[in-house]
Amino acid sequence: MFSLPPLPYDYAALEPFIDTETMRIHHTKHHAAYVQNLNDALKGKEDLLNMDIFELISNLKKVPEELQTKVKNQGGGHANHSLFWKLMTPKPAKTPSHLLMSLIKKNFKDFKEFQEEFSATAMGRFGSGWAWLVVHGKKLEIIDTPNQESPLSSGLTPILALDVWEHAYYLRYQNRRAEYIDAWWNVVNWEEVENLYSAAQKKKTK
Ligand code: MN3
Repeated sequence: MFSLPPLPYDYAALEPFIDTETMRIHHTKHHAAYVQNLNDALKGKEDLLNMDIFELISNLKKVPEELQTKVKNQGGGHANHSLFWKLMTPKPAKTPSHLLMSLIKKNFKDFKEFQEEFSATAMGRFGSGWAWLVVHGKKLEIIDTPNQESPLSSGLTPILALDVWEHAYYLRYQNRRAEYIDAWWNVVNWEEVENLYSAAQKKKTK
C-alpha cells in the first residue's frame, strides 16, 4: 500500500510565497486522493503495491496494460507531489551550491538564463502539468509534462519540479501563474536538488 508522506515542514512554513490554505488542501486533498486512487486501482496486486513509487513510475511496463493509464495518472500524482514537497523549504539557500551552480552554468550559460528558461517553460505548459529540470545522460535539461506524467516514465531523472496545475496556486494567485512561479523561486530547496543529482549519478554508475 502506498501512503501519504508527511510534509517536511508545516502548512504555513512557505508563507508568504505559498499560502497555508493552498498547502493544506494540496497535501491533504489532492495528494491524498492520488494515493487513495492508486491503492484502489492496484487492489490485490501486492507485488505492485509493495514497490517504491518511483520504481513503479519508472517501470510502467510492469503494470498490466489496462491499468497503465490509471497508474500513470494516480501514481504519477503521488510520485510528483512526493518530490515537489521535498524540493521546497522554508529556509532555502539563495542559490545552488558550487557543484550545482557550475553544472547549471555549463548547461544554461548562467543562473539567470536558467531561471528564465525554466519559468518560460512553466508558463508555456498549456493547461495542467509540470515543469522539470532533469538529468538526461550527462546533460541537464528543462522539460514540461502534461497532467501527472513523470519524466521517470521516459527514462529521465527529475531533480527539480514545479507543479503548474491551477490547484497549486489559484487561491492566492488566481490566474496569475507568472506571479506564482516568481514566488516559488524563493522557496526552492537547492540542497535537495543537489542530493537528487548526486543520487542520479550514483545510479548511473551502478
Ligand atoms: Mn498538485
